[in-house]
Amino acid sequence: LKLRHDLYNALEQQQIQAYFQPIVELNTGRIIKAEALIRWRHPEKGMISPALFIPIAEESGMIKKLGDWMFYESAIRAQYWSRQLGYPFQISVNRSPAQFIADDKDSPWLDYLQQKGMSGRCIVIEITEGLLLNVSPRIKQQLDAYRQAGIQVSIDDFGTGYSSMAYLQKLQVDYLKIDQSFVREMVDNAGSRAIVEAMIVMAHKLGLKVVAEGVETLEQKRMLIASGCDYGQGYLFSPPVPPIEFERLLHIKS
Ligand code: G
Ligand code: G
Ligand code: MN
Ligand code: NA
Repeated sequence: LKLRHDLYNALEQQQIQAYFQPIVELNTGRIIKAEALIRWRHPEKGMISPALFIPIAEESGMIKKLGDWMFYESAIRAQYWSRQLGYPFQISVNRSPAQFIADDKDSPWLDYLQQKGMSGRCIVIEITEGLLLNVSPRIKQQLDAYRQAGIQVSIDDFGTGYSSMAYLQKLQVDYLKIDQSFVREMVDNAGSRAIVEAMIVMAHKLGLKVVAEGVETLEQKRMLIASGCDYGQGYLFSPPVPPIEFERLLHIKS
């Protein structure tokens, strides 16, 4: 309850930050995208994991304010970094089912882009696999509007829920993110490796690009490349870092 109260004031007190983790093209090692990840630096407790406070934010309705703020931060960085690099640099923003429910049929995210004259081409929305199981008209409507604005869609934590590849046909999806549990297990477990390989083949046949999450070792990276995986994300490349450090990784002078 204390945490919930503290979270209520966290944005105003500038305790919330957007960190960015590189998404790397596995063949070349090039950073081609980033995922935005929320961070809360509590004045007494230090860094609090989003795994702990995102559920609190969802239950209490605070997720809308926090999530909208994360989107604005991400859109501004994506535009700035794209301009610096000379090509569209995409940032992935997580959007939980509670955020789809909190918004009316049109999203303030699109209003924001329009106000600032920004293109949706620099944004990817990450939705969880669970959302595929129950695509309500409201969710479908919002996702259609996003895609019309050039925003792409990614399925997060794929393989952990109860959906299957068949559900990917219900929505237009651009990227599939293989959950880190499979990446962790694939080196020692032939079964996990087979699942990863099958997910990549099927995703490609459906026209999706594949991101492997939680890549921590060279052996995992090699195996993913051999399996035809497109992109990787994980501590092997970099943990999530603040924007200034991310610019160093991109070799942008700030
Ligand atoms: O960064 P970390 O692995 O600790 O994140 C834990 C969880 O919090 C992940 O499942 C991630 O999807 C979620 N998360 C991180 N940032 C955001 C955000 O901005 N919005 C939402 N909805 N979830 C986020
Ligand atoms: O949004 P999603 O549920 O995919 O959240 C990704 C989470 O995974 C973030 O909290 C991020 O900090 C974490 N993460 C990123 N790279 C690694 C990694 O290589 N290993 C582990 N264990 N966690 C990672
Ligand atoms: Mn994610
Ligand atoms: Na994930």
